[in-house]
Amino acid sequence: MQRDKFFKEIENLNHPNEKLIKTHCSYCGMQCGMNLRVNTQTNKIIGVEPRYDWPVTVGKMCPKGVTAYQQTNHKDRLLKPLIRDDASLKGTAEGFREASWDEAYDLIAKKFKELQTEYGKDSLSVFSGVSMTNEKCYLTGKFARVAMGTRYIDYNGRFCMSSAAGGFLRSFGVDRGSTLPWTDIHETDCLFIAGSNTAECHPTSMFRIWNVQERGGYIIVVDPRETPIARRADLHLDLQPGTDLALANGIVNQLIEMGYIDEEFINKHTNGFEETKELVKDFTPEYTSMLTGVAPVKIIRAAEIYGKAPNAVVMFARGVEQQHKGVDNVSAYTNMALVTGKIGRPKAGVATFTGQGNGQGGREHGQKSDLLPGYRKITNPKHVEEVCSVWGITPEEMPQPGVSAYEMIELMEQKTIRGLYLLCSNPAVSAPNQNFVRKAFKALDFMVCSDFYLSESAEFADVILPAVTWSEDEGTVTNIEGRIIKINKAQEPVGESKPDWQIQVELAERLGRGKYFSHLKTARDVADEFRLATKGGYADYYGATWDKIDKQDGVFWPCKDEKDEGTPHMFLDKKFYHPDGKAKICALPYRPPAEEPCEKYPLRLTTGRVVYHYLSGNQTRRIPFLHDMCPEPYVEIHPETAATYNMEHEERVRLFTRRGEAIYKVKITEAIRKDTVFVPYHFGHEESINLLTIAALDPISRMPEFKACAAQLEKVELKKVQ
Ligand SMILES: Nc1nc2c(c(=O)[nH]1)N[C@H]1C(S)=C(S)[C@@H](COP(=O)(O)OP(=O)(O)OC[C@H]3O[C@@H](n4cnc5c(=O)[nH]c(N)nc54)[C@H](O)[C@@H]3O)O[C@H]1N2
Ligand SMILES: Nc1nc2c(c(=O)[nH]1)N[C@H]1C(S)=C(S)[C@@H](COP(=O)(O)OP(=O)(O)OC[C@H]3O[C@@H](n4cnc5c(=O)[nH]c(N)nc54)[C@H](O)[C@@H]3O)O[C@H]1N2
Ligand code: SF4
Ligand SMILES: [Mo]
Repeated sequence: MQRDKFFKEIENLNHPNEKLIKTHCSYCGMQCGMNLRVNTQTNKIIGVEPRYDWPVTVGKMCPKGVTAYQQTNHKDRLLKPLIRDDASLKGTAEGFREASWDEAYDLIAKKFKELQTEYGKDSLSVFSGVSMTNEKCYLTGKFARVAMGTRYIDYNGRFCMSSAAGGFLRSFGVDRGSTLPWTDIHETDCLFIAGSNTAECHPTSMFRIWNVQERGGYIIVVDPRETPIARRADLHLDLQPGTDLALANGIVNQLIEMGYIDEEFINKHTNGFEETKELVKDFTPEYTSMLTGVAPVKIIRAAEIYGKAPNAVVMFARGVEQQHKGVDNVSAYTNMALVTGKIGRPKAGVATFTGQGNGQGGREHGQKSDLLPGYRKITNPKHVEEVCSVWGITPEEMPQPGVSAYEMIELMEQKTIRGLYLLCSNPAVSAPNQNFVRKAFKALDFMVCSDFYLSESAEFADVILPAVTWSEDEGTVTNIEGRIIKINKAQEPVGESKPDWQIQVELAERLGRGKYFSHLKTARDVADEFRLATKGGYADYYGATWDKIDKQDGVFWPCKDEKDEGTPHMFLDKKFYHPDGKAKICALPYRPPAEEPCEKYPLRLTTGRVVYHYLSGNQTRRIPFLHDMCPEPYVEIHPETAATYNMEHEERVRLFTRRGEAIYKVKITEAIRKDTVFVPYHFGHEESINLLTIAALDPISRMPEFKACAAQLEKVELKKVQ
């Protein structure tokens, strides 16, 4: 029997007591294909298996994926709405009682109306996230503007993908995270990977990445830490955190000096080359080395390998983007592809490793303070009119643009924003400068949180609404490649939990805005309206019907109509999305990190992830296997640095910055620079590294600088147990 056919048949095998539901993982942007196993007697999810017939991940899943199904029927699920009775316990998990949906909705509607009557429409805000389907993300944007009537909506992608988005918009005029499908990547000749711990964060990409080397190609990695991928790379550029812009300029300078540029491509399809050439002249290998700490010979070699490769892909992730110049970093690395013309054809291009499951789709359809569905701008009257015609409101009713996620938190602290509807995010762990953030949440007059587990952020809420996990609803998600895929429902919602779209439809009714939402009775109704609302935008999903997604193994946007099969490769016609059809090569002067080390804070602190954790941990800290593999935070220190502080492996030490402090276990490792320490960010309360991080925001993306600030270490005297 043919291999593919064999696996298709296994997938369709339905035993009398078990069925398989074809879907994708709940966690990262890889969106690995999986079948959820469901017991047909109890109608409960009982397990999972990877899908070999899914072309992107071909039967691979990571430790998070194989345990993701354990979330659905977990003992910690919120089964009923909770109302806070005791305001003095705000900021803790205590002081709540169970309530009916009616009581919860009535209370929310009453409080929202009171606040808006007293302080104006914009006294309310929405803070959302992109672990939700496109349909939910879309409806959340509509709910904020049409049901709540506020300008203040933003989302957790401001902590994740907004710098990539800003960089792509500036360089290409369009923000699709990957210009090519993942199925091309292993066939290229050189992968240049900056600020991505791929083996731990996108593990099911690794078979393609190693395959490049196996086929005789090269891997270049840029990271202050020797991550698993850096260890096996052909070249590891171990830069100081926060110095990517200098490194990228240095490499582009060498590409020009050594003659690896594609003059015809530059002349026909780009702007800005001469200006950039002039700017990067200063970034000689020696000067770049002085700024970055990377040896000059490595900078020259990187340019040589990338320049010589017939095809190459430049890839990056949060290491590059979570800086207060993240957008500049993205454009500066993208310059490598533009000056060499290695873009707009198969096996060559630029890609960012999308973070959350729907990190791509979730940023395109109106959760961002200045965007409307289809990547339309809320400041463009024509775009507003197009969306109003779908929503049935007048352009005058459309709120103005709001502000970014962290800036909304600042407005909460100032009491400009009085009420918050938080869904699908846990900013009381994941936002920078936590002492300030927690103060801001406490200052709110009224806060609603929708989640399926009680998160650290829900501890600040007045009402908690029980949402469903990804396995209890259906809809689409856009994966790391820009491929729209289908999430299928495997079981009914547990307890009284409800999908967020249904909560919003019901709440809109209580807010007196039912007529704009009451026609949405199923997830498919929302999907139909969503596709229509994107029609004509550049992130056009209109042609991506659920049937087509199923038939084609996903649909790459843009996909304009029934006949359109979608767009796996961007820019094949060398047409970029700026009005003149050209891409922009950007001349970007270097800026150091917002906070440089000094005598009092001599170390560079950077933060990130490990393979067993997912983001703020509200989901993965509850999965026994994942928790046991890495149960507490630690600080990675180079042996020589540990020696100067007289610190031992596993000793508990105090790490502090200008903003806060925490106690961590020491992990001595040679896989980090001597001037840098690293802490994973997945833990809450007093263990959260975000008590220490800096809220220096990128001027364009408003992304905080999670990847670089100045810190100091101190031994702690622990009382001896007698
Ligand atoms: N296991 C796991 N996987 C995940 C997630 C998770 O929480 N856990 N989250 C998902 C999400 S939402 C995201 S956004 C992605 C994140 O995926 P990644 O961006 O790969 O993850 P990070 O650990 O944040 O950072 C990546 C690397 O950047 C390096 N770095 C730090 N500072 C700098 C710098 O200044 N320059 C450069 N070049 N590198 C630097 C760090 O040492 C780290 O190895 O992962 C997704 N996948
Ligand atoms: N120091 C430091 N901080 C960081 C980072 C870093 O590298 N370093 N990375 C940043 C990045 S890249 C990201 S993406 C952010 C992420 O930070 P968060 O936005 O806090 O992301 P999650 O931890 O995924 O939180 C999602 C919450 O929503 C719930 N949830 C999941 N799906 C749904 C749903 O469909 N509906 C509802 N209502 N709830 C749902 C989950 O249970 C969880 O509580 O953190 C950022 N913070
Ligand atoms: S790589 Fe990402 S999508 Fe795949 S199983 Fe792991 S967490 Fe899930
Ligand atoms: Mo992220």
